[in-house]
Amino acid sequence: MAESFKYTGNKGNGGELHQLPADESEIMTTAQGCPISDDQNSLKAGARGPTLLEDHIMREKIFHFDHERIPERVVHARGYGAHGYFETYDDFSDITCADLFQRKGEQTPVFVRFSTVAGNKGSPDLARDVRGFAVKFYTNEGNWDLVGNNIPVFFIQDAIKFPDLVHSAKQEPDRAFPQAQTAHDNFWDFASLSPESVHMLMWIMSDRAIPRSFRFMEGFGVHTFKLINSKGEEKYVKFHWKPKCGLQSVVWNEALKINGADPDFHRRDLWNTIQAGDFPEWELGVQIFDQEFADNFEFDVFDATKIIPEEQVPVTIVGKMVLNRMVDNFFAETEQVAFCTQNIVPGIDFTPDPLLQGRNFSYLDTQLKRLGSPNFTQIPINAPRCPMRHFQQDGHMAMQNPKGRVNYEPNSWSQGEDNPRACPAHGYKSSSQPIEGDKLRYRSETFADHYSQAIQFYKSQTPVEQTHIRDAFIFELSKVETLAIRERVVSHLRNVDEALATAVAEGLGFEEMPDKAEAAMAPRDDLMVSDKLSILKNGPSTFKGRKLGIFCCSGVEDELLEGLLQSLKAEGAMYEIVAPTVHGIKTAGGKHIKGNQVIDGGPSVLYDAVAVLLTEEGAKAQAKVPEAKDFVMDAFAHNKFIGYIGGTKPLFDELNMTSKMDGGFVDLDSKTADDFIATLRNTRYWQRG
Ligand code: HDD
Repeated sequence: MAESFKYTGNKGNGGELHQLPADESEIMTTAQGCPISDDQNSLKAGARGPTLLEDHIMREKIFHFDHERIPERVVHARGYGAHGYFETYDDFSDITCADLFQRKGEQTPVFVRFSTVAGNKGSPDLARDVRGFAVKFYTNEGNWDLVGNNIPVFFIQDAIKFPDLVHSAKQEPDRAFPQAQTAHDNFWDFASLSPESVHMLMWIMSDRAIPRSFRFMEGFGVHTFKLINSKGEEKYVKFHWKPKCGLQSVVWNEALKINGADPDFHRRDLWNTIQAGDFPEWELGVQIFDQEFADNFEFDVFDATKIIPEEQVPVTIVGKMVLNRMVDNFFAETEQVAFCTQNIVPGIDFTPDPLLQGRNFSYLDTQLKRLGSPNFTQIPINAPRCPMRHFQQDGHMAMQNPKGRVNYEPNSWSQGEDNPRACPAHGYKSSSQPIEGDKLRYRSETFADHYSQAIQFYKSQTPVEQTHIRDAFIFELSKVETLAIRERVVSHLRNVDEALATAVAEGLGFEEMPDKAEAAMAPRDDLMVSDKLSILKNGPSTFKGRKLGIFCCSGVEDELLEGLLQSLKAEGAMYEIVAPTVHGIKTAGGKHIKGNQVIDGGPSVLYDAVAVLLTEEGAKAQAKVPEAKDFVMDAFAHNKFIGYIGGTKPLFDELNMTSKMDGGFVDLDSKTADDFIATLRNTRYWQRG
């Protein structure tokens, strides 16, 4: 009876989209290779009877499913990766013998993973947070992992504080919220009790913590490292990634709304641009300095809460990174990639920075927990692309098992592929810097200045950016329930900028100002303004790679729409058609234009700028649609440029927008599409206030 039974449980007619296998090679099998005839119905005792334990196909399928998850990263759980290459611009053998910097034009494969820090794997992309910027270079002499962030400083100076920092920033342990945000008591309690974090707090309250996309953010190696050349000469170095797109962030109210409209906003952006062939690029820059500079610099170069301003030590560009391929499988590559700060190559070395030293323990350790075996180095995404020869053996899931008899050193067997030997002339050599001292738990006095660079950062921002920082402090601290914690934060801000502290105190409704926090070392406010610290001073100069939201309806003039699309194409920009239905619209000339979004799925927060191309009839209809009104109101509130035509008037009138029109509005009845694009090359219309 069972054999003549035809009903499979799947509904509908699969048609072309669900075909049976054409030949042997397409037949589904079990993990053991046994061909499967039906994977939708379990083996039962009778058509309506219980499932049999004997069903090896069902048991295998469910067994494997039950074990699909591995622990998410304890921090940086939410991330997105891509493949690409790094191309060195020149022969830099005078400063380092690192193989990837020896030959002009040489390309080294890379894998990059961008991430947020605090949220869990499923958290939204636009959380106010630091972004991880981790790069694995597959060099000819092993993997070099530059595990950085999009902010050049860190919260703490010593790795022993890292578990406390992370515990305080993540969800509170009893209630398990808030998710992916620092706007809660525990974080601000810890931060305000750790004055070393004040400089970093200024950065995360700035728009650096809400980037427009990964493509528009810088990356930093944060720590001071060493470069060593073949003569054994050493220099200090700080690494910088500079996006070719320029710097751009969103505004906070926009970030909150993007998180609702598209929690995958940053992932989708990277996916879409790489799939479209518009490959994002960053240049790698180095700040190189010697011991003498380090000895005379105002701060300790081993203190990860400090930068070296680019005006003091210029950034030399040494190469570029191009991301040109998405992963084939997210789990295999992005999830299993194991970055380790201790993965360095000959020619690069660590410094005694106590944060870096602790990281060098933590990353290897965490990969064992996450990936389950010391053989995680054999997973393709982690395996070096150069030969790997050693006597490590066995362990869970060992895939690369040595041949032959030799598995120890020293041994008497003749040398060869199966019997590698360490080589004093060519192997990795650590810097020979002499070190001495007493064994003690101590924070160097040279790490004691917690405010000076916070002052420098704040005064290097434009007034618009300073306002955003003020508003971010008020937002975050308004979510802190304990008054004493709010006060403690403001007491630190008084050491940074009195006007900022007062504005934040007012925003929080303080009746009186708290005393200034006692400083371990008197702050100095004579540090130069550093323009490189501002996003707005380093913004994009084109609309290339940015996106216009075109809100239109049927009846739109062909010439207008086509002209706009052509100009966008010429600029290398992206666009989406936001239409009343996703099927799209019909132009006045009867041409069908596909929609990308409907108005409630495509709010203006998803775009860098908008064009509202409604006919009068369309605008009258849209004036009754709340999402259409939000589209315009939000674009206005977020200082976006708004292109429009006369037909849009009924919608604008409904919003009292006509009286508010400013230089950020572009009349597309009188201005050409090229004029509009020229305006869009400015990031936003900040004058709107
Ligand atoms: Fe970390 C992940 C960056 C301090 C311990 N960290 C991680 C990632 C980035 C950073 C980008 C994600 C890598 C990926 O995409 O897989 N971390 C930083 C930077 C720091 C920093 C720039 C300061 C300059 N981290 C830091 C300290 C410790 C850790 C002080 C521990 C003492 N970090 C870890 C970790 C993680 C990690 C627990 C979690 C998942 C992983 O390593 O692979 O080991």
